[in-house]
Amino acid sequence: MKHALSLRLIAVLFMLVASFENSRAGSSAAPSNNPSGSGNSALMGRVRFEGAAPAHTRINMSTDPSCAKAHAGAVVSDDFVVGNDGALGNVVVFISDGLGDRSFDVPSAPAVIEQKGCVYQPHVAAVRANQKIKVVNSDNTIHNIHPVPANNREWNKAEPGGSTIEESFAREEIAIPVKCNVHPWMRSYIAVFKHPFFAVTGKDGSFDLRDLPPGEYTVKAWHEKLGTMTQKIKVVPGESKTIDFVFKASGRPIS
Ligand SMILES: [Cu+2]
Repeated sequence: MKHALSLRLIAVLFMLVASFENSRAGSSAAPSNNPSGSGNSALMGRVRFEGAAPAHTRINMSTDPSCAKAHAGAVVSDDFVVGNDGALGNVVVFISDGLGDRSFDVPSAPAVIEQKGCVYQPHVAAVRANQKIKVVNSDNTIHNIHPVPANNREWNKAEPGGSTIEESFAREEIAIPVKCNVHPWMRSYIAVFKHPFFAVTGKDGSFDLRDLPPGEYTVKAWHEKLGTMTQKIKVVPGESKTIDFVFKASGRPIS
């Protein structure tokens, strides 16, 4: 008898949890009721490079022996990160148009960029407008971080070994070149977005934009050397749409 009662209790609890989950799914399916503007659709896919991948540029760190010492072997540039089957890394894939006047909360956690072995990590960072950007110098040598934006306030800060600075960008910009005035080979990019629907591809070339409201969008893929590709898409409620971007070795837009 006691056993049957507890079974019934478990069944009731299960139904309560299930109905709670349904109501959550229901609210995210209707972006007009959702103040954060997020939805339950998704956009995923892969970026590939077709043709012979350009040779890596070798970086000479001999002007600062502490930098050279941090690497066991040769250091090469991160501009062309090509994985299996032409998968292309360090590409920023993002929604460039179609979100209307939705606004999105800025994450309270900072984005972190590290200077390690006299190389920026990640080589391509993507952050939100007004999100804190923490730049960490993990080396024993002095660095400087000097982004050169076209649409934002320029900043230029010295960073003694082991120090950290915090900064931000107020406006959307894809993407801001970043230098270190001490080490001329140190180059990276920061893409700044006013919404959360962006991704930077890794060596597998894949991207996955979640919680996208259904709608019609312009989607772009940006690469520092190969330029920008554009596609128009439509996603319906609950849909996980798959698209690919293919940059070609010939006739490519070099920026
Ligand atoms: Cu440096």
